[in-house]
Amino acid sequence: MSIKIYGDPGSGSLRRVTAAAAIMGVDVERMHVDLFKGESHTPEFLTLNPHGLTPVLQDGDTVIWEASAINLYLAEKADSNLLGRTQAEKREVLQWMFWSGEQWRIFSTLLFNEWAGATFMGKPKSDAIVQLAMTSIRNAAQVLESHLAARTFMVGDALTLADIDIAAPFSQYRRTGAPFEEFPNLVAWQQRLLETVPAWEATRGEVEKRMAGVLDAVS
Ligand SMILES: N[C@@H](CCC(=O)N[C@@H](CS)C(=O)NCC(=O)O)C(=O)O
Repeated sequence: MSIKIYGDPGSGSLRRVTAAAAIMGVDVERMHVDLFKGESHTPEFLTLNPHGLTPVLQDGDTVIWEASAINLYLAEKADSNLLGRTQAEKREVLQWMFWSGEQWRIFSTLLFNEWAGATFMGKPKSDAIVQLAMTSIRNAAQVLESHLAARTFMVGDALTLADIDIAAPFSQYRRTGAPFEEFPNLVAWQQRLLETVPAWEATRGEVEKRMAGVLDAVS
């Protein structure tokens, strides 16, 4: 039975999973959920994830939501080095993955939601939310900037799930206006990932193509 991954190709969260699965050589069956038509809020989808969010993994009776949890499941299944190669690396990978959810990606998500509300519903952006997000992103990016000054990857000397989780907001930053370009080490690290991890570049292209199609449809 195949491992099903539900999501929309325009989603940076889905990208974390599809990129990681490709890097690990895990075959997954893509199940399209059109987020721009609200398909993650149908009664059927809510039985998979009551939050109405994607991605979702379904592997037989196992259903997992939250992209980081899905990636940990796939990496354990594949016994992948993306989890880190030593116990110390594994602890560090988890540390950055949790940090990424609580202190990093959330603020890019706020910017994305403001952008999407304005673009698709004509709703004015909230200055207070945008300011909070921009300040929080700059504070967190400063930590990454120092961390990446003398490193190629977030943990150890190879790609891990920590890189994938922290790189995800780059998927939408040209649309959201997140101030990543103020941080040269961060930008250089992202560029390195695109150039050395084919699945990261391929999924970037997938997000861009999908978003261009969605934007064409509303213009
Ligand atoms: N923390 C979740 C975030 C999931 C999330 O925000 N997914 C978005 C797409 S990137 C979504 O499905 N949105 C649908 C909606 O809000 O209706 C994860 O890491 O998986």
